[in-house]
Amino acid sequence: MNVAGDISLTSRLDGAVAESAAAVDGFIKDYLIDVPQPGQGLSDAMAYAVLGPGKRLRPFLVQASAGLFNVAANESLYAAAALECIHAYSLVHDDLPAMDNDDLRRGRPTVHKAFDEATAILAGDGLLTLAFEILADPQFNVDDGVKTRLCLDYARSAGYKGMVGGQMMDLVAEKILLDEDQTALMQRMKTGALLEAAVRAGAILGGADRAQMAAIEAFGQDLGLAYQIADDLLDVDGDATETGKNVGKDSDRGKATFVARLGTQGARDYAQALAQTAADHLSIFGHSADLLVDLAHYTVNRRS
Ligand code: GRG
Repeated sequence: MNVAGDISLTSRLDGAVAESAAAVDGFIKDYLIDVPQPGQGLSDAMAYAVLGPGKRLRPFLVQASAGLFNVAANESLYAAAALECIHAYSLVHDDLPAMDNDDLRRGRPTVHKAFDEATAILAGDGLLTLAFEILADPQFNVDDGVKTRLCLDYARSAGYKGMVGGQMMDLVAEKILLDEDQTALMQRMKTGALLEAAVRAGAILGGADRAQMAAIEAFGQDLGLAYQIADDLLDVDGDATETGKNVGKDSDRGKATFVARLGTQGARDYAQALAQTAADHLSIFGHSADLLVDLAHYTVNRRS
């Protein structure tokens, strides 16, 4: 897995994530042509953001979920790459001085530090719109109805009813105290929405029936919350050299987190329980869901 200091990945999960990540990176690299001079800094910044050393979990989730329905990896590649572009954009904008004001991401200077603030804003915008260009590409050879569902789902999940809305709540939560339900909703929107969209995309591509879709959505929901709690725990007891980003920032800024609400051990227990229920939702798929089950457990034990 292309990430510093990762632990506890089973070798089968490690291999599958690495294979998916290589395919997605290769696809995006080929897709992202240079902007002509003098504006080339833009495509350089986009490449820096989207091809940097991240875990590529969202595209893997798209491909693993599609795999449950025997959709071949090359058929789910466009949807996988598009979602990573949306994720990369969100990280670039999240790190900006007006948001989290971070100078370290994925073990390297954030985009606005490596380039400049205006370029970082444009690179984020460029990656978000590139995602929809990829989805709508005529060479993405799926049914038009499937494409429309994917576009709609990604737009809703990334937008004001999803990730962007969650980010807004997170900013507001620095000034007012959110209760437990509001905290869960904020986390679900900010982090969970894209993870849920990832597994739903695989199910859309695979033509899931109602029961299969419900199981996958329930998995995505529990996984998303577990992932966010694990991230909050890393902010408390993680190491910047392992996580590749600054730690200890949430408590400094009085952020609404489950760690703040439940304490470190309480949050850890809750995340473990969520990973198990996430895995249980996939029992209808039998052993074909083994990789996704492994991923749920990895999520809460990760160190980066
Ligand atoms: C700015 C619109 C906008 C949204 C920002 C993604 C996000 C919303 C905020 C990031 C804050 C944060 C650290 C959330 C916790 C979960 C999370 C999304 C972690 C980063 O994702 P990983 O761990 O990162 O998959 P890599 O680098 O591996 O891709």
